[in-house]
Amino acid sequence: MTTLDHDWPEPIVRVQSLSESGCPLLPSRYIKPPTDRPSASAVTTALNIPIIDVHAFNLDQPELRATVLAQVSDACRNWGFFQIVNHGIRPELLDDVRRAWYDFFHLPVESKQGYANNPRTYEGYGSRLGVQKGAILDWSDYFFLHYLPPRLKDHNKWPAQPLSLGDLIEEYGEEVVKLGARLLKLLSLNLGLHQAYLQNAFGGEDVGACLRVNYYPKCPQPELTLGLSSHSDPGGLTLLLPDDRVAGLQVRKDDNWITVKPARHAIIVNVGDQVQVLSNTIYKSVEHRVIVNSDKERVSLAFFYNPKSNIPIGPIKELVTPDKPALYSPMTFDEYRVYIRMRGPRGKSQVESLKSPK
Ligand SMILES: O=C(O)CCC(=O)C(=O)O
Repeated sequence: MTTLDHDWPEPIVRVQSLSESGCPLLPSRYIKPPTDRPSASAVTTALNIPIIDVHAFNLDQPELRATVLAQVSDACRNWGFFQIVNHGIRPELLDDVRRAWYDFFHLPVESKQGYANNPRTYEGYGSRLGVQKGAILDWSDYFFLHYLPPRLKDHNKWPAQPLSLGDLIEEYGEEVVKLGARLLKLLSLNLGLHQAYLQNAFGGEDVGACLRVNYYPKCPQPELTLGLSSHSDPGGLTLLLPDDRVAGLQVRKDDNWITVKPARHAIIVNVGDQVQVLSNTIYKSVEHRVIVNSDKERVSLAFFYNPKSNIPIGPIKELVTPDKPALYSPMTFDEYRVYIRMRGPRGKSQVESLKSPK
């Protein structure tokens, strides 16, 4: 059940092993302090994040395009999160890639240990985020891989089983990258910029893209823990493929947590910290977390569409005004990521701490 990897502060324990051991009690390493437990704050199931049909954005019909733009603008300003349907990715591909990842996580733990990751790159099979010794851990395993830039994509580091998985990741990655680029156009126009503006600010063709597939096994005492602690995403935009049969994602809205009800074959989009910085906080990354449950496992595919890693990212000059001076000093995504990787999920404290002193 335990492997010693000297790069992590403690031996890594696979959550899958703990879940499969059938122990009725949650190990103490996963018990969150009372204030962080799922029940500690109000949870609303009556509300949902906006669902937007984006098909019309590709049509040559200005009125319909304007409606999509307005819906996305409202969702970015008021929620930082939305689901898109009719996004152009084949539903069968979504089902197949999700199913193949379930098959991967269902393999015996021993056959995945060869992919064990380390905290320098996080690539591979992981069971914790952050390197703080003695930290309370989240109830999830994951697999993290690079898709772009091409020099970081290494098929040898991707799972070899199930056999179909590599091709599915390739096809899915290609589609999601196209979708990310289309979404950046929408966001640019909504910020009053040229439609290519954000893509250029992200490094043009040289964007980064990586995938974290989260596996949340069944949990003996879900009320005491979280599958993923509250955090905002460090990158540009996240495109999440949830399991549309099992709820788990919660998004913070004011003082409430909203449990997302995924629409069938929707992709959930959220604004990351880099878009918050570029937009000088017109758009804000939003805290989210994941709850787990005792009778259903869950898989989600979080695809991070990121700026090129070594270019300075700061507020866009057109969005800096005398009334709203630049709130951040430029920083590369590489620099920002080092900081995040050490600390693990910490609400919004990381991006907030980067604000320029007034
Ligand atoms: O599993 C989910 O629904 C959300 C995953 C997530 O927030 C992440 O991977 O950053």
